[in-house]
Amino acid sequence: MKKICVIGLGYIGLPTAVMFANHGYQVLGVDVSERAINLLSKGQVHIEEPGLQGYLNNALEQGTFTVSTTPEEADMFIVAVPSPITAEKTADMKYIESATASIVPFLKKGNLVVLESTVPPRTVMDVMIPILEQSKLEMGIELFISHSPERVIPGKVFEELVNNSRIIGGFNLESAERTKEFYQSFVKGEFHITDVTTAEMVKVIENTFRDVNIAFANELAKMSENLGVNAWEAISLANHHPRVNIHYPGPGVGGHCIAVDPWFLVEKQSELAKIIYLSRVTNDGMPKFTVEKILEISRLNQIDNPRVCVLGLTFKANIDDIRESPSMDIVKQLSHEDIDLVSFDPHVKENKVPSQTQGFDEAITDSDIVVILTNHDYFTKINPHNIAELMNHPIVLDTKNAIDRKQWEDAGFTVYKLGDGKGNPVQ
Ligand code: SAJ
Repeated sequence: MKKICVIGLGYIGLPTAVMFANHGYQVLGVDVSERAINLLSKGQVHIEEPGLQGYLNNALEQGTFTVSTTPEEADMFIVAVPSPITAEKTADMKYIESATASIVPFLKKGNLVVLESTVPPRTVMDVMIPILEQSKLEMGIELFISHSPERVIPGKVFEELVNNSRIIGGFNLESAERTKEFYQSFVKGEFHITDVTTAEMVKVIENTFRDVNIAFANELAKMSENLGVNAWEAISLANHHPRVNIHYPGPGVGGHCIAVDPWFLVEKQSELAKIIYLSRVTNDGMPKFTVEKILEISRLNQIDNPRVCVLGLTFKANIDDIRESPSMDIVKQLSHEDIDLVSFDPHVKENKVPSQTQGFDEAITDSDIVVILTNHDYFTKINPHNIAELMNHPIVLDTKNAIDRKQWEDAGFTVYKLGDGKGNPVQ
């Protein structure tokens, strides 16, 4: 049985590792976090992802998955570590560098190294190859290297791991073909083979496309409020055109991918990446826009010192991930205002901010304004009649078009929606 060593057991590395362990490979999962390794060795997952526990249980039962804080010899090494940005919005390569260096002592002739992390174009050639050359193996002949970027969406990781098409950028053709051989054990989508730097570019521009498109939607939302138009309706009608696909507005763009990757392009060529830069700034400005809206609503309704109940702390619906979440930014900004703040998220089981509570009723009770920041199913299913009576003032600001305006108005609520100029008194 061939052996795979996966470096980094986060949101991508762990699902990928257990997937291979369920498809005919012996897998060693490596992470620097002792907490993650301890939990996993007891069969417990440290991240929330539908299906993950089942795949892990199965691999552990079959004995095809083990974990450690240090790598071992293997046939293939997968690097799936974070590639965040610094405060100066430049790529922080330290995890890629240390993960690559950590496998060098274990590399043998015929091995394959695959980078899955999203990185600035040229990282494999300029950062990884010089480190891998320390193995004294000849690149592309004795050691094979490729970049096969992960493209799965949190919440649907296992479905997308199997069904999405897969880009493989090889150092040379043989590297790409060897990579395909491993992944085709479970990938049903098409394989597209290219060179490493193009593969890096493809991954980064996919997320940048989404960021630019969301920035466009956010701009439309602000304009729609002034024009007496409901942006959500306008965008969905425009999307009936066969060649239009506008994304949706919201309180900001979060996560460790879309809010990060466009900077990899801006950093390299800021004089050229103008639309990309402006989109980042537009999306990063949405938390402030949302906070100003909340303050304006309390002024309009003449509520001094309002009790504001924020619903949703994760960066998007039905996941537990709060990384780069616009909600966290909004909560932080609100904590500096003259308001009584309470926050709740059914997916975030440990309190992450002082305002957070684990009880929904406790969060809602006596509040003046409820602000929906994440469209968790939990929130879209709220019966407004049940909560109206718990509140001081039944006012709601919906930033994700998560609730039905009429249903909430019938329950006595004053309803504000981000991007909805119709029936929106904030004009
Ligand atoms: N968002 C909007 N409006 C929209 C869509 C999203 O405001 O119309 C916001 C979300 O609320 C969230 C953020 O954007 O805060 C990002 O969410 P997302 O669902 O668009 O993307 P991620 O970050 O979960 O996953 C993306 C995916 N990339 C693309 O769809 C091109 C995924 O396929 C990648 O694998 C992932 O980035 C990654 O790891 O790079």
